[in-house]
Amino acid sequence: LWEKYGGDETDDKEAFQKSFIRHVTTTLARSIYNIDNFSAYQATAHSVRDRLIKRWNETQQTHTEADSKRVYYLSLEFLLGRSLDNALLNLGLKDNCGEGVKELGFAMEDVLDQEVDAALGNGGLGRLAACYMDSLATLDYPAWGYGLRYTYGIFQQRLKDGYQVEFPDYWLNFDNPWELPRLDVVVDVKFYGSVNRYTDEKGRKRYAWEGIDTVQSVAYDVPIPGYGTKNCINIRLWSSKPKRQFDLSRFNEGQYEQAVQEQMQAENITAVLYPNDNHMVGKELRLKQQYFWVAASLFDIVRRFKKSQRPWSHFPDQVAIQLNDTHPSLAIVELQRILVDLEGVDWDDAWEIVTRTFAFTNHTILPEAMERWPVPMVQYLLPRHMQIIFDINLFFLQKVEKAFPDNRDLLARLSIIEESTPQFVRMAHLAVVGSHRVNGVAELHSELIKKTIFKDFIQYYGNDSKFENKTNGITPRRWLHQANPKLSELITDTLGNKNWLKNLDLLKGLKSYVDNKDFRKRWVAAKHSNKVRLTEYIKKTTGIIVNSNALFDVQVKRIHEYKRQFMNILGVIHRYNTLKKMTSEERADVVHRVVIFGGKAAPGYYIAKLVIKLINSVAEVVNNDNSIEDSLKVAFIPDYNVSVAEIIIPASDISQHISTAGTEASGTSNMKFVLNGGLILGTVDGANIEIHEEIGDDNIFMFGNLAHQVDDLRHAHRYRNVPMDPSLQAVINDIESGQFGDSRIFAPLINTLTLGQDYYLISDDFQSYLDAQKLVDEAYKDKEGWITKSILCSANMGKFSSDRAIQEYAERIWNIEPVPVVTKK
Ligand code: 26W
Repeated sequence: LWEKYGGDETDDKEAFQKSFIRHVTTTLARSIYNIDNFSAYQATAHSVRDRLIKRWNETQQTHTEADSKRVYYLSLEFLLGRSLDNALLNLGLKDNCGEGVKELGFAMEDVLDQEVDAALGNGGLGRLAACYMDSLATLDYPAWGYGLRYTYGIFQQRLKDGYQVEFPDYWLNFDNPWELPRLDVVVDVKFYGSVNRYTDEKGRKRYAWEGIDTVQSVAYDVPIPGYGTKNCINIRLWSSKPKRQFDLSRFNEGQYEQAVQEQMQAENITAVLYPNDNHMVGKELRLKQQYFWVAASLFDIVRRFKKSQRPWSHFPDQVAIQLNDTHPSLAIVELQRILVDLEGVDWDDAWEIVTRTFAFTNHTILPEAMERWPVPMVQYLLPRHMQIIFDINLFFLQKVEKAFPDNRDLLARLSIIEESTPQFVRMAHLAVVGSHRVNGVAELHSELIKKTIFKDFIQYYGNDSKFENKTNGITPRRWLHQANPKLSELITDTLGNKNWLKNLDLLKGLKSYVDNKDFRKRWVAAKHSNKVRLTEYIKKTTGIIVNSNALFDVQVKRIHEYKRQFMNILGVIHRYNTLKKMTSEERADVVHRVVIFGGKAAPGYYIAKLVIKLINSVAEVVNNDNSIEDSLKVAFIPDYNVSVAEIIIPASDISQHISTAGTEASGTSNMKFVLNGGLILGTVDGANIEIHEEIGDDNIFMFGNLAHQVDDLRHAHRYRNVPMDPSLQAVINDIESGQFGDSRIFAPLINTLTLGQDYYLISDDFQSYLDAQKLVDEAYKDKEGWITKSILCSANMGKFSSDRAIQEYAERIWNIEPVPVVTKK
């Protein structure tokens, strides 16, 4: 019967239409004569979901049978964006499905546009996790992602009077076809309570944690299809649920509110994603989230391992666990607890297993982003874990002491415990000590962490043992093929096939067409149609009318002082006032620009929110000033997210990645822009440096001070009287004169440059920034030269595929092999 009925979901148009209609009438319980775009989306999504589930099942079966080593990617954020278009393209269903939908009376574009983003992440770290899952699936690796199923993802951003206002992200208000609820996969997670000591049957001292508060963790599985493969992997997201629905005795006593309190507290745990990016806020609920997620995931991983009946010593040969930043570092403690307390493994053997299993990626060097939890908080919430952390630390420091006798300062600096009042647990130290590999995310960043935050660990472990680099990557499937269909088609036509989507180095083949007239014409046409699409989007979302023939200058990313959107808008003011001083004839010669901003500020980040206000105040004045004759427009696009990025990035001529040198670990949007034939204006920071190496001097605009100069410059601002850069002073004066509205609003922002000692060194880089901008204008005037640069940019981006990054992790850190799904039939 399986053979007979099991193969219904084929990939042809007719089979798709049959599923579509079946889902309209059964899943949606609607009449086929009465459906709107949203229902059409749901029916399409469910039809695709059926096909995904089939592949997902086959993949899980294959991996179970192969019983080979798996990697588990623990990430508190997965910023997936939309799934339908991605699934259609990865499964190779787009054409058949598109035609099928069209014959049913719908336009695929409108159907795709109905989907809400899965926005379970803040920015770089979460989107990287999503790209990595795409590559793991595409390369046939046996991999799982583990995360949390937040009821509310990152907040929705709207603008009111130029200020950011936050709204809840109701992404689950309608049914979510991209998850499979596993109501039978439930794990009990305990909190609080006490620790009992006892002697076991072998006479060993043992510890047992009696937690008093139990919350249930329910699994929701999100299938991730690979491109051009049958492989479809899984992200398991946990959702919290009360152990008991309510307290019946209280209910019967009439205490209705108290009766549901427990339920509400349990549900709180996975209610909302913390909206802070690169900034630690020590909320207990966040620590609860972390443990809830880690405990459920490890239970699941250990359960799967135990099925194979192997001895514990084989665990690291079957399981690799990657910690996406320090957020899951309690997993180190939890695995040690499972092995020692529950499984009776000796401490040293257990620790060997633990450290061979875990590897840790650091994504930031900013001190304010380092996770530290107060010891009393950990002690109260997880008493046994706190003991284990103290023991891990003790054994570690004993080894350090042996290697470096009489060096108390070194011990204090290396300690997992910060000896302040109260004490703190340094999660990064825990992650380093508990992992066999630690990596940064771009070459410069990986070097810098060895000289700064992990300097003392290098002294202890030596330079080349534990620490290495894995430069980030992005998936070309979403960030070129899906987001830029015209360019993707041109590339495929030119190279003769789609192999480049699985081997991005093949883009090099485009270089021999750089002088081909027809190719160049189509290249420009693709860019221009993307710019028209963005022009329409800007009009729809902001009301601002821009000219699609102008130079599109883009900075989209989280708003943060270190990313220096402030410097960008100060540069815009400089440009505006320069334009105003010109005569009409002089202005006739300048390149018209549209300066586009987008990005969310953390709700509690006052200065970042003021930057948004300043951008909008400047936009208001500039866009309404007829005297400059459209030579400059400024737009802040609200609610920047993955699907908005897919519209903005392919339309960019130049994008800005202008962090203070040494502060941006990597950046990944820089890669997306260049892959789409956009040039970049950047500082010598993060992955900009490696992009520069790949694409060459002629195709990138670099400026500013270097990372090794930053300390001295900051020192000078603090202890000497550094004269303000005159161009910057002029811009400050313009703002203070009230040119952009009540200047008192912006005083705290201006103060960061003066009283705040300009920590991010805007004044030190400003002149160099303006000079680089001039070079951009000059280069853009040379239309043909610019096209050549644009083509060479894309052609040289092979290195930045997330496939390359994942292959490096697989070979160097995880030691896993691909396990392809072989279709029976
Ligand atoms: C505890 C608060 C908190 C929350 C998130 C601290 C740190 C984070 C993330 C690690 C911040 C983050 O997303 N970092 C970004 O990671 C990207 C992927 O590696 C890099 O490309 C970015 O440069 C880096 O800022």
